[in-house]
Amino acid sequence: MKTAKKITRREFMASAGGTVVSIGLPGVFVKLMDSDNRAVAAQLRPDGKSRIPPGQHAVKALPNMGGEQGDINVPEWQLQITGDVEKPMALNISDLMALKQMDLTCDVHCVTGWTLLDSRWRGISMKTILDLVKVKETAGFIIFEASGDYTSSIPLADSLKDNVILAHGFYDQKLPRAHGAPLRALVPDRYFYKSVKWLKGIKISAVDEPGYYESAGYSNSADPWKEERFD
Ligand SMILES: Nc1nc2c(c(=O)[nH]1)N[C@H]1C(S)=C(S)[C@@H](COP(=O)(O)O)O[C@H]1N2
Ligand SMILES: [Mo]
Repeated sequence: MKTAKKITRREFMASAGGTVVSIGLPGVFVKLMDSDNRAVAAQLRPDGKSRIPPGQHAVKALPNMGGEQGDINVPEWQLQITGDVEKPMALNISDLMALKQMDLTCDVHCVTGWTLLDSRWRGISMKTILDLVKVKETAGFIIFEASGDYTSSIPLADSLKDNVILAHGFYDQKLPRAHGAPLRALVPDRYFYKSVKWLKGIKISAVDEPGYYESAGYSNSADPWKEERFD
């Protein structure tokens, strides 16, 4: 397992929560008016959960939360899919584009407190990928591995939900590098640290491997509606 740099909550909140990034969209961290936030918070999702999870506020654009992009060179880049699968694979961008594509509109929730409503993405369903590599019976967890030492994991059962995708498109454009190009995981119903940017590998494993933030004290289950921020 990779070692994660231990950070305190205060350091993480300071580095992530207060970031104001480039002018121009997307990237500007602008809060909605408090009155708008209250109106949206009163709405319910089709699954009955509150539209804005407890302790969150909606913002108008996706903040750039930074992170280490590593040495990704897109023409040479491949997504390595390994572990408990019948057919391990390395897929390049054209291989991924040849798979079934889907558009997804979803809300995303950062543990530092912001929520972006109705964000628009394009990519490949995680289920499409898992069907392709043929997951073994022994598999229980999906470990997303980024460039650098960033990892995060989710249970296999969670990864089969319709809204879990690998995204390469963002608002009808190519996903910007700052937001994880060429490919990022999107797990909208968990705090956003599970949505690994600059994806390089997906390891399917019988056992869980707590990721970068999870090893530093953030919740592994990370359910925004239960406010599972820290363990
Ligand atoms: N590889 C990698 N993925 C990452 C991170 C990171 O630092 N490195 N940060 C996570 C966190 S805490 C958040 S809130 C989102 C931020 O994504 P954004 O910068 O596109 O808003 O990416 C997540 N995925
Ligand atoms: Mo985050």
